[in-house]
Amino acid sequence: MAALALEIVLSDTPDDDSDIAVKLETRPKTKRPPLYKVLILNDDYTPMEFVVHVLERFFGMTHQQSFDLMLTVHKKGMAVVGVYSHEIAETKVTQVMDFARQHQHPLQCTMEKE
Ligand code: TYC
Repeated sequence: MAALALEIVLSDTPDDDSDIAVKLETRPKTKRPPLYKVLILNDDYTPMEFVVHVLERFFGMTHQQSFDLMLTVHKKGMAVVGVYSHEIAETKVTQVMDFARQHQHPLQCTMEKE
């Protein structure tokens, strides 16, 4: 919602007709859109190479970055892959989940508000 500022200006000269001026100012309150973390979860069955490929393909990581992040997920259980607007995060999750399903791997990818 836009914030409304009201300022009353009193003229200091006695004979001035325009004793009172009312200044209305609307200040459009700009809100940054919320960001969403895309998370990838570990499981016991998805091959490591498949996860590396997913990270390269959908998250634009180099092979080395993908391999390192895959190992982090393997050891720690999950990791943030990236932070995006709601629409982009949703697209990434759908792309990963569809791709995993197509290859019959149980890999899970989710998003949560930052
Ligand atoms: N834990 C899997 C394995 O040992 C590898 C793996 C890593 C799976 C990361 C999912 O998000 C994942 N084959």
